[in-house]
Amino acid sequence: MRVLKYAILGLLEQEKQTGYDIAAAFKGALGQFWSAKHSQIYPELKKLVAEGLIEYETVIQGEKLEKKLYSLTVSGEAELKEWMQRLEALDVSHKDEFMLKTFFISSMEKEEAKELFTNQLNSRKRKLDGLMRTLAELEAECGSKHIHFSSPDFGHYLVLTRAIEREKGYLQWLERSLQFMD
Ligand code: FER
Repeated sequence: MRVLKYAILGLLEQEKQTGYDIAAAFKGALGQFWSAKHSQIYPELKKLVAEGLIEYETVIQGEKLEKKLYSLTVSGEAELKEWMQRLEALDVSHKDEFMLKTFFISSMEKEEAKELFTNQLNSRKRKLDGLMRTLAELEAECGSKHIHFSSPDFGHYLVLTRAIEREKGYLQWLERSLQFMD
C-alpha cells in the first residue's frame, strides 16, 4: 500500500502547503515515525495530482519564485477519510535490525553480545531523553490547559506518549537481558 499517499493527504487536510512545506514536515515530528525522502515526495505529489486527489494553484513567493500550493480535492478528502476509518490488520512488518541480530545472538561471544546490548541501551536512553524533552515542550506550549481530543496537538501527543512507553519497555527488556547474560 502507498502509505506515503495518505501521509501527504493528511498533511494537506491540516492546511494547504507547498512541496517544500511537505518535505519539511517529514523532517519534523512526522519524520520521526514515518520517513520519506524528497525523491519519493515529489513524484508522489505528481501522482496524486494526476489521480485528482490533490490540486494546486501557482503562487509567487518572494520576488518572482513560482511555487505550487497544494490542497486536497473533494475526492482526496474522501480517500483520506476512507483510509482513516479503515480497520487494518495488525502490522507484522516492523523491521527491527536489532531484533534480527538478537534472534541470531547465539552465534556471538558473550562479551560481544553484551557490547551490542549495552550500545543499544545507550542509544535508546538518548532516544527516550529526546522524546521526554519533546513531550515537555508540547505540554509547556499548552500552558495550564490539558491536552484533549480537540487540541491541535492531540495526535502528536498520542504518538509521543506511545513512543515513550515503548522505549521505557524496551529499556527494561535490554537491562533484564543484560543481567541474564551475566
Ligand atoms: C516527535 C514525535 C514522534 C518526536 C519523536 C517521535 C523527538 C517518535 C516516535 C516514535 O519513535 O514512534 O515529535 O520527537
